[in-house]
Amino acid sequence: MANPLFDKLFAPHVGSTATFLVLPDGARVSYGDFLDQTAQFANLIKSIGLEEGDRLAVQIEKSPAALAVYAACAMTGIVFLPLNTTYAPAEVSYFLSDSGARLFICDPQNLASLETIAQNADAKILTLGSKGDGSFFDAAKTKAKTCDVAQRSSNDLAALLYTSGTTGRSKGAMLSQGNLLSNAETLTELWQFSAQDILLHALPIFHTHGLFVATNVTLSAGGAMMFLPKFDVEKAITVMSDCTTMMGVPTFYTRLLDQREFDANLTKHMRLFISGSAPMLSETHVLFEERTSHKVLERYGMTETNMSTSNPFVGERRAGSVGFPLPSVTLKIVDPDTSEPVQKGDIGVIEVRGPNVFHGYWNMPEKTAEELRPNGFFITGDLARMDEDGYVTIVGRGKDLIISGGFNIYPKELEMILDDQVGVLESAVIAVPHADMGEAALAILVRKESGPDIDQIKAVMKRDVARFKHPRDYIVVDELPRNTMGKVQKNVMRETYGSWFSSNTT
Ligand code: MLC
Ligand code: AMP
Repeated sequence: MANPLFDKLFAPHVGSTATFLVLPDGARVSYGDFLDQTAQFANLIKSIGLEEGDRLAVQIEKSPAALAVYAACAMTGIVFLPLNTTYAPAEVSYFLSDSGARLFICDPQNLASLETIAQNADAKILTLGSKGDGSFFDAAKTKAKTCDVAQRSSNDLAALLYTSGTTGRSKGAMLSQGNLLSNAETLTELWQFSAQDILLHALPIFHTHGLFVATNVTLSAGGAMMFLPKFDVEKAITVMSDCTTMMGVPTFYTRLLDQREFDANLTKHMRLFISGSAPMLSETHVLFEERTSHKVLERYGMTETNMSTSNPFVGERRAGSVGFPLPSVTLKIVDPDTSEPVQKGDIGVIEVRGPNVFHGYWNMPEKTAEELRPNGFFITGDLARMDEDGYVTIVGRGKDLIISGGFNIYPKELEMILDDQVGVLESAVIAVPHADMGEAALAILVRKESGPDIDQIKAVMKRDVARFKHPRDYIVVDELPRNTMGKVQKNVMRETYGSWFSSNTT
């Protein structure tokens, strides 16, 4: 096949008048129009001089045009690199230089703060706004609406998605065309998506969940998406009667349940609610079913692996479990010390292998070797057990990671910044339960004699770090708890401060 991803997901819809996107104001974008714009973008990207395998980074608001940049990358064989729209310039700078991006597209209003950063990284910079404005958009207007599709194979890279590491340095996960396509086709079939489906899409499109799971499944089925710029609970309730399915992180579901009008009547025409990216509490599952008569289908995945497990569409969806390994995915639960599979029912680390598993970290062979075994199994760092009947239940994380509202926060990244601040001897950032976000970051700072200036620290965070990663609160102490080996005991702090956000409203 010439270009598996484009040929399977996009090409069948060229010229189609069927609706692909429904916008918040009710406007519709047909598949045909979307793909015309895709071809114009593809022609522009090629005329700028980008070649197959080059990286194109974007930090742009969610819009049909933003999605067309992804499609244009698939068409031209360019590696798509989407960035969280809330990343600070200092964070963007790292991603541009690490990836060697040749073109960077940002929001018009951020041009001034990002122009020099792009220049320093040797990337050409253009702009694309959510209302169809910006230099990239303007330059594409005169381009042809057809474009030759680049020759690619399943193993060629389609996307580079950065995911932070326990060492504090973000790593670019290399995802191939085959990774994305195999997952899209498997999930479409498993969840029985069809051209009749309208997916309520309120996720960001710079992560696996909103970009690949939601979008690629819709493309594969030929369905439509109700394309909301972000999750706004009132808007979601307003448009729900026009949709058939929804995908979200657990915070979407707890926020919906907080609304009295969210009930069985409002959801009676919906056929499927899917949750993932963070653990959904069993009590949320139970409450959701009581209120709506629907059982949320929970699945489990990762940037590096796309989706690996899912509860069944037909059959028992078990609250608290992430279901079975997907067809074609091999999942083992192993002892982290010996790498040997544990007994059924015992807890170990999840390792997965299959066409969904990424091709390693960009320019980081050592990191790749630490997490991706030569036999193809990826070490997820998630702790789980498998029941006698094959259901997988995630019980914790072996990695030091906070998942807040479905976004990942790596404590090490914040601790490195906090340790450098005046008056801070050392620091620990821990996950504390949070009613809305599931978990939130709490910073514990050990004072030097003079003590830290928290306002000053917050200002540094604001300047250099995306807002969602900011600790929700700071506590100053004389020392951190340590075991007899001198190792900091985060578990002790998690216990001590476990109710911090239920008694302190932040
Ligand atoms: C926003 N804020 C967050 C936050 N989102 N803080 C911590 N964690 C988050 N997730 C900040 C805002 O900037 C704001 O700051 C304050 O917190 C409160 O904002 P809000 O208005 O309540 O938040 P909102 O904008 O409504 O966003 C919350 C959210 C959003 C849950 C809707 O975070 C979201 O869409 N999350 C989805 C993440 C996702 O797609 N993950 C998939 C990863 S892929 P201030 O200063 O204004 O108060 C993956 C693989 C897989 O994990 O398996 O799927
Ligand atoms: P990311 O690196 O952003 O892709 O986040 C992946 C991580 O999210 C996984 O390693 C898990 O820890 C977590 N995760 C995803 N889905 C689930 C789920 N359904 N239940 C529990 N944790 C999940």
